[in-house]
Amino acid sequence: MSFLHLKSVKNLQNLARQSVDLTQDGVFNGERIETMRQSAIGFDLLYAAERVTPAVIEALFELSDEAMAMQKMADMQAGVEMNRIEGFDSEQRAVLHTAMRDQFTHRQKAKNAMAASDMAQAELQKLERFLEVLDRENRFTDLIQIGIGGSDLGPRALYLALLPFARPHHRVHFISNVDPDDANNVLNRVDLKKTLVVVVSKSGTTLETLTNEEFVRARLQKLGLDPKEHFIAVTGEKSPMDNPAKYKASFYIWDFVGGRYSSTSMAGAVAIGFAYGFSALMEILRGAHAMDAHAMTKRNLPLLSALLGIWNRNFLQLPTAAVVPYSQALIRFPAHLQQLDMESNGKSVDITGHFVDFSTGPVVWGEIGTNAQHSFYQLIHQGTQAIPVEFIGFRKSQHPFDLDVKGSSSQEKLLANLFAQSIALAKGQKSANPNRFFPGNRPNRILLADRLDPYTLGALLAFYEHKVALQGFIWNINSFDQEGVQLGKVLASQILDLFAAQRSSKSGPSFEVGEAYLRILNAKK
Ligand code: G6Q
Repeated sequence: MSFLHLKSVKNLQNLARQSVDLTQDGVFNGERIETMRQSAIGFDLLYAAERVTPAVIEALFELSDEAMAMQKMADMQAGVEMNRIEGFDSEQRAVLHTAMRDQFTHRQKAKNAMAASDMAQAELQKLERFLEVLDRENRFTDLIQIGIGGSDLGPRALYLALLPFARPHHRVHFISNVDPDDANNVLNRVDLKKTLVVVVSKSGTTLETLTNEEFVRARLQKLGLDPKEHFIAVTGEKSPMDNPAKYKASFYIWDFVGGRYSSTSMAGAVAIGFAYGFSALMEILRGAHAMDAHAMTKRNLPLLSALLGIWNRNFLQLPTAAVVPYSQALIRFPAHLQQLDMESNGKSVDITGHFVDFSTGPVVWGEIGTNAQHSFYQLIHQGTQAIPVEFIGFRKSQHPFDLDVKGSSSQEKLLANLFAQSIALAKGQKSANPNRFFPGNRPNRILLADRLDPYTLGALLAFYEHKVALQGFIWNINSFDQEGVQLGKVLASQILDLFAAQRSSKSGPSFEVGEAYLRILNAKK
């Protein structure tokens, strides 16, 4: 049934007409803050600053029941074909990124999930042996990961989140853009003799990645180095990159692990294992698995976050959502979430192929705090439209060293700012000077954990994967395909063919759209 026809949606629409005003005296109080929080596996979700009442929360959970969100989550983790559009040509696949990390459980698994889990296990064992050999050889100090989209954003965000845990002399670099400046910048700062290169492409056909692979291979050859001694492949079975003869080692990812959900597969595991060691990698998987299991329980944290997002999007009609981690370690996490959320839920058809008549995924964007406060917070506080904010924070810093300056540590200053922003957005400020008036009633929530270690990072990653999937289940859309990125790719490859033809024959084919571009290019030669 369409989202708008669900009984709870009507109820929620009514509740939204009389939604709470957090700026009214006494509303945003201690009791509200105490009761509007939920905790699990080391995370607290504090949502007193959202524009909800207990009645709204009840109605939101009814919505999730009516949309069978939890049943769909169980189906997904059991390996049911969730990536599909019924009655139309579509990817028709199971969605089993959770099987990449479910080796810690003895619970009964469905057949598909069991097979996927065995496959993941085999790759992990292969990686463990490979890392042991690397440690014995002790030849490599750097690793370059070449990949883009899901083969870059999540793995890069995870790598950057754990720098204090790095093993000495194990640095990782990333090349993603086809802009030659990206590859050149990385190549200029490594000693290629001591560098491994892992090429990550599930399809083995991505233009940027294949181009960058050749770019780096050429540089190695120029230095008289044998690429086979340096290159590792992570790709789909039988893809054009599935050619172990060309690589020092090859690892697999499968079609049931979507690119943006692939950080805990070999797409992220090779670089993370190299930088932080196999046991840290296993801790990430253990944390992710704990969140996977939690996401199957009643009224879980990712579900609550998904429902609050739906409240803001569909009932308060707020078109964007910001995510602001108060954590330097999460510097690239907003970029990962941007892809995870918008590529998954930026959809206009439901899983039966009908165009939807309601809003789906919001524009998701963000930056780390406190830096964001000196950037876009003006608009968040006083702009014409409310922007829901999800803050992420940790009670402790990753490094043990901190310093008291003027009576407080840096970590205390960081957290004080996080809480202050949440209160300021909710309560606002009255002022006779209109320019100093803060309207308040701007919804936000805080996801708080103790310290960002590998386990917590894995759980955080999975929290958002499930939040996004649960929203998709409630909207009844397919959160696991990405047809919207295909058209531009096809056109770019057609234009490249024309460039090539134009280069080899002066009288190459004439074409409408690119003619002007070609003229400009040729004129510059
Ligand atoms: C993610 C998308 C996309 C993909 C990249 C790279 O869900 O599918 O971002 O990860 O296009 O694809 P390859 O890994 O196949 O090179």
